[in-house]
Amino acid sequence: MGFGVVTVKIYNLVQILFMQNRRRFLRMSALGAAGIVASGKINVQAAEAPEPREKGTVPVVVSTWNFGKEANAAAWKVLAADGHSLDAVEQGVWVPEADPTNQSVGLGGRPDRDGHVTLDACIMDDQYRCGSVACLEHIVHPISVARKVMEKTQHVMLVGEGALQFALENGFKKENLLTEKSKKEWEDWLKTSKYEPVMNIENKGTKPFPGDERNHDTIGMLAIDSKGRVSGACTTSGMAFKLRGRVGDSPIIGAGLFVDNEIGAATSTGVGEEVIRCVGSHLVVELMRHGHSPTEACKKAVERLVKFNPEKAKNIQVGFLAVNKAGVVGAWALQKGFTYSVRTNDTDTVFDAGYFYENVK
Ligand code: SD4
Repeated sequence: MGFGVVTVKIYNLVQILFMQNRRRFLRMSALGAAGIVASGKINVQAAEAPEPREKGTVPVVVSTWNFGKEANAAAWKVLAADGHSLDAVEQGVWVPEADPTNQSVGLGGRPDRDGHVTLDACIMDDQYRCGSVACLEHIVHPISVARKVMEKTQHVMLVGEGALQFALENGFKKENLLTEKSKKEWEDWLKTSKYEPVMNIENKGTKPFPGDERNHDTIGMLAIDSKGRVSGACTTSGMAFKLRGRVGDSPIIGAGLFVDNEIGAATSTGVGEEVIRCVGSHLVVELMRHGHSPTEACKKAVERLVKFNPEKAKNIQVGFLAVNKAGVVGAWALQKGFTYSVRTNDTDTVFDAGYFYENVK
């Protein structure tokens, strides 16, 4: 046996030992974290931690915000029939994308400052395959265009005109996405605006605050199917009245969404610029990889935003939602009001996420 072969064998042995120990460590950490949450030592402001969020169960689908409940129902049909989590998340987010009364996703989304509805979406499966579209106009289901990018091209991301061209070439229909209601809101905004993009415009003036029942926001959805395959989807019309061409976190793999089939998945909502800055969803998944529970991982990611810029963090909303491989779900946000919807065999519930501030009204 040559020296090279021996070296490779030793390397392989070390890798196996490392993986075994790591799994043991992760199991212990998950148990430890669940115990800490249950004992109330951390998570003081968080919602209750009822079963099965801390216990974990598979299959499971989770979505950002309370309107995720309806989307979860569509995803659950796929999961309950032992379907693939990728189909579940795609079909789940079709619901808000096609809903004209939801003004932050797909059809009926609030336009940019020039009156164009531009959509961002991405999707990722259990094989590290992913697809994304950004600043896409006229297509009701950007998530399905993102899936086509993943399945039919060598690329991960298409934007603007090119994304629209690709969608039309693949049979998607060109439609007007600007509803009368969103147009009216935009026209009202124009009266007072100086064409300056205002961060978190949904929170200002008479506009409802994200998380408020009147407000519907970006949907990020994560699912694990009966075979243990993890997938995720994220889709949005982005921040209302944004600069033309602005892209948020939602279509950016690692920012708005990240899936690692060995660990779990995470997604985000809120001011995308801040999520991009900390590569939020990837950060949450990596924190879970290092043994943190989903709740702790989301909290730590939010803490990083507070640390970067506490003054800004006080006045904006960012929320993270995560699920680990065992189906344990957790979430945390900068501001009070971030809710998330969980569907499993024995629950169909909207939960309040933990938070740091109550400043934004
Ligand atoms: C974005 N994260 O475009 C999205 C929008 C959002 O509350 O979630 N708004 O930045």
